Order: sequence, then structure tokens, then C-alpha cells
Amino acid sequence: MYVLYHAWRSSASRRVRLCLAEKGLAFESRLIDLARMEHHAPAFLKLNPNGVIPLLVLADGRSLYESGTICEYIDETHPEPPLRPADAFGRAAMRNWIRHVDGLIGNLIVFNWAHSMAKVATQWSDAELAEKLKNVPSKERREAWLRTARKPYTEEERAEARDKLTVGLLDRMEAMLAAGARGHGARDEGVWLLGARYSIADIAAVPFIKRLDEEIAPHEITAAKHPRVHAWWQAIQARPAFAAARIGPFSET
Ligand SMILES: N[C@@H](CCC(=O)N[C@@H](CS)C(=O)NCC(=O)O)C(=O)O
Repeated sequence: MYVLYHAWRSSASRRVRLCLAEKGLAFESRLIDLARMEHHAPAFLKLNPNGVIPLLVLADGRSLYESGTICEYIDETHPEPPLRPADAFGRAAMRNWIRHVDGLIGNLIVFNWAHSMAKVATQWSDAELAEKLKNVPSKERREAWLRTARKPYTEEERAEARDKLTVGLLDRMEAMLAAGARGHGARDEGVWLLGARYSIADIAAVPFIKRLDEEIAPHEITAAKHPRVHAWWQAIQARPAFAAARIGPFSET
């Protein structure tokens, strides 16, 4: 059985749980407490030098990181139901989309880390903070932890991040869904991001859209503003895998 190092509210972990749920695959859950920086412990960094979750450990002990890569691995080793396009071009387009969504993560951090991470990080002394930052492998994430602990993102920065997510995700998705609908005729066939087949491209966007819908820009995910994304989101939430993957509300209250 797979072992998954993850957190319930981690967006990248949510992707992997969605993928496993679509396949009906069980996993042994190892929860990582990000606020306690368990993912920067030496033993974890040995498995993922990037110091982030999720991490999937295979039955033979080897492990994989990067949610998009993990989802592809799962699909390749458990082909039913397929979660990737059948053709090479479609799979290449899927990878480009995942890469694009991954590139927007900094904008999500602006909102996500203001919850439980900030609650803990703001309590650290300067000495504790300095010590913890030493273990964070990337410059970007060191900066994110520093901001979370000491200098909360301003309203201006939040507005900028919201705009980038609206244009980079919602507008792009609206266009992709429209193209899919044109290419495949019947509306329900064109509901997914790469056309007729639900795929890892859709899974990659789900955790982001969940956060946009519940906190960051709910007014944008409406029939009036982004009708195709709105319909896509309804269809996603109706999938049994969505409930099984436990994509619950983000904030604690
Ligand atoms: N591109 C990576 C991103 C992983 C990632 O950023 N994970 C977050 C949780 S969603 C994390 O571990 N954050 C803690 C940190 O950066 O210290 C993936 O898709 O797996």
C-alpha cells in the first residue's frame, strides 16, 4: 500500500488524494504538521530535498515528490479509469497546464499561510525564526515564512495576488473550457479542461479553485463572471472522489 506524507489543507496534497480517490486506491496517511515545520526535519529532507509535501512512498520503499509527477505515476501504474489524454500531444498540453498552475502557487501562499501557519509563526522569537529558516531549502519559501512570521502581506499585495489568480487561472480556464466545448460538440463532453476526458489537468486546478471559491475571489466563480468555470466547479464537487479526498474548508473557523 502507498504511504502518503501530506496535510489535509495542503493544495498539492489534495491533488494526490484526488487522484488516489479517482482510482479507488487506499493509502496509509502520515500527516505532516507544516506549522511545526516537520517537512524540514533532516529525515524528511532526505526523501524530498525540496522540503515540501506531498511525498508518496511506494510499496518497495522508493518515494516520489511533486504532486503532478506523483499523479502521473499513479495513472501510469493504475491505468483505470484513465486520468491522462490518450495521445502524446494531449499529455504534453496537460503537463504545460500543470506547470502553469504550479507557477501560481506564490499567489495562493499569500492567502493560505495567513491562517494556521501565521498563528504559530508569529509566536516564534527572532532566534527561533532564524533557526527554523536555516532548514528551509528554497529562497522563495524562506521569504514566505519570513513574511508569515513577521510582515503579513498587505492589502495591495493580496489584491495583486488575487488578480494574478483570476487572470492566470479563471480566465485561462474559461477559454480552455470554451475551446473544449467547441471541439467536442455536446456540452457535457466539453466540460473538462482538456476536452472530453476528466484528467490530471482538472485535478491540478481543483485545490486552487476551492480556495478562490471559499475565500479569495468567490465573486469570480459565478455563472455571470466565469460561467464555464462555475459549471466545471459544480461538476467537480459532484464527483464521489471529491468527497473521498476530503477537500474541506480551509480556515479553522
Ligand atoms: N510543486 C510542489 C509544491 C508543493 C508545495 O508547495 N507544498 C506545500 C503545501 S501545498 C508545502 O509543503 N509548503 C510548506 C513550505 O513551503 O514550507 C508540488 O506540486 O508537489
